[in-house]
Amino acid sequence: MRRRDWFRLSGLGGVAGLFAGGLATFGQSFSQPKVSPTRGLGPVAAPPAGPAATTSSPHAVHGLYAQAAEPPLHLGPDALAALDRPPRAGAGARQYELHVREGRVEVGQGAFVDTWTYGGTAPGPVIRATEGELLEITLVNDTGAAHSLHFHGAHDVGEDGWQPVNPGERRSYRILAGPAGLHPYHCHTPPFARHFARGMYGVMIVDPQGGRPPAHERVLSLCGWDLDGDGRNELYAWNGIAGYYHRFPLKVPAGERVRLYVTNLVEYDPVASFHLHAQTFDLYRTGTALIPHEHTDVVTLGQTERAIVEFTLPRPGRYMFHPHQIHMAERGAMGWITAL
Ligand SMILES: [Cu+2]
Repeated sequence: MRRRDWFRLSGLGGVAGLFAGGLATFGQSFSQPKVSPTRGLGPVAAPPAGPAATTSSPHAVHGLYAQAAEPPLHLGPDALAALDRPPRAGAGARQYELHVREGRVEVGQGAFVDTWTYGGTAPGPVIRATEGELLEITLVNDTGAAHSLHFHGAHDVGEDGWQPVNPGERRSYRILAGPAGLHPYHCHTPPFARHFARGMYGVMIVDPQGGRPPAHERVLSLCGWDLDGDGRNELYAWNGIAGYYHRFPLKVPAGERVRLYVTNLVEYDPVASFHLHAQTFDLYRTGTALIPHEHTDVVTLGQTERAIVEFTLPRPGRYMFHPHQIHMAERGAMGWITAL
């Protein structure tokens, strides 16, 4: 399916048509699930589930913004807790064994991708350490293809991890965590874009000595999913599941500090962003400085670029967030933060 076909289909019935028709054209590499006309719909046919609906008229709210992707029906409100709630500062493990796995994952309702992952989820596990801690991270390749594990940030060049690890083999890397900040890790094996786009990435939080001030912390890693193998993304997803935070908002207390670790892990699109509605935030680019670079409501992120953003939501309510690349927001990356 070509991009303009998506736009042409994006009318009221078009999204269902896309999922039903689009998936059916994926050929041999994807299954062809039966998608009823009401499945996969966002704007009209599927009002938001209870947890997301805080107004008396969920249908009306739902129709007021573009949101064309729903999460898989079997996922509940805590399904992404292991990815969006980082380990406590100081409580991260120092040794990790990341098994590269392959498998078909439902990344949006009725939308399946043949993934390669670190440990079964895309993104992979959130690694957390304090600056200067020595981490031993072992890659175990359980797939039939070569893969690798490369960390951003500073480390010994001999531990850089770009070299392929063959099927059935393992390799350990000793990473001295640093500098303080937010650093992605990912596969670096050619064809690089394909490995990346199939889910081989994650993030590492490196806390400064002495830590950061107390806050309610969440991780938001933006992913893109190429459903038909044409080198373009059809779905976008915070923490891997399209539409998830539209259905299940992040929840934080009103009046208390919130810290988001935001990373752009989208392949095939040159740029993405994070935009928060109704409140501005302190922006720490890459998280490497302890003084904010800027106070804003949108941060633009190139591929693998990341930022720590901090804010307080002054009163209870639902605060929208999304990339300001609207096609991404409409196709799965629109979300809510509910202040309670
Ligand atoms: Cu790979």
